[in-house]
Amino acid sequence: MMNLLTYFALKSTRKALILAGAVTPTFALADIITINNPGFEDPVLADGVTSGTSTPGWNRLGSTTFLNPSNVHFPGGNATEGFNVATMGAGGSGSSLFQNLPNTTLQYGTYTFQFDVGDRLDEVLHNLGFNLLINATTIVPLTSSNTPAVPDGEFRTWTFTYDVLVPSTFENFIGDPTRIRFLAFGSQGFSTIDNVQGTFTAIPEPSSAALIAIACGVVCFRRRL
Ligand SMILES: [Ca+2]
Ligand SMILES: [Ca+2]
Repeated sequence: MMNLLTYFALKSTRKALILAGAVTPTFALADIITINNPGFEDPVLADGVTSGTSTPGWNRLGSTTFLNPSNVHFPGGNATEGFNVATMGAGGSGSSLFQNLPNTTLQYGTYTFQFDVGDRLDEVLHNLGFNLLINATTIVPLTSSNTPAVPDGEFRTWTFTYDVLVPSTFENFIGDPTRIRFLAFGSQGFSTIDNVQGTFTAIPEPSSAALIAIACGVVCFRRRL
């Protein structure tokens, strides 16, 4: 973890280099990952109605539909974003829902995805898996996740992070298409999903990496004094 001395050394060195015009004034920022129909609002549905087979932007396997929940499903019939959610039944064999990300090829950096998971009032919650895939088949190893328990009738935000940093693991996949996928597990129950979001942070640009190296050099030099 960065200590205070390193932090202030970075800050002052960066400011000096910015004033000198040597670096741009920003570190790498997270880019929004484009996800089609991320809150399942297309098609428009009446309260309590499911979409049947129309799920624009997404591919479904098994008993996955879009639903405008009524108060049978969630208190007030509410989604967390807009009006609709995706709802996945386990049904003994599981269901899946996936999207080939339209503008995202694999690059070195960190991918973070988050979405809201709901436990319907009228169904038990079954296990839900989430993957980032390359070329529709290769699963990117999960770096970390935050998947809080979901109380009955409520939603909680789940977060999954993937680091694509090690060339020996990823060099053959850079530039290849990516996919996100939800998987349902278990013999009964439903998982409900809404508000799917993703961000990507590239590994530091050369100017930033050089800046960090310079700042670390300053700290090391000061420590030797
Ligand atoms: Ca929604
Ligand atoms: Ca509703």
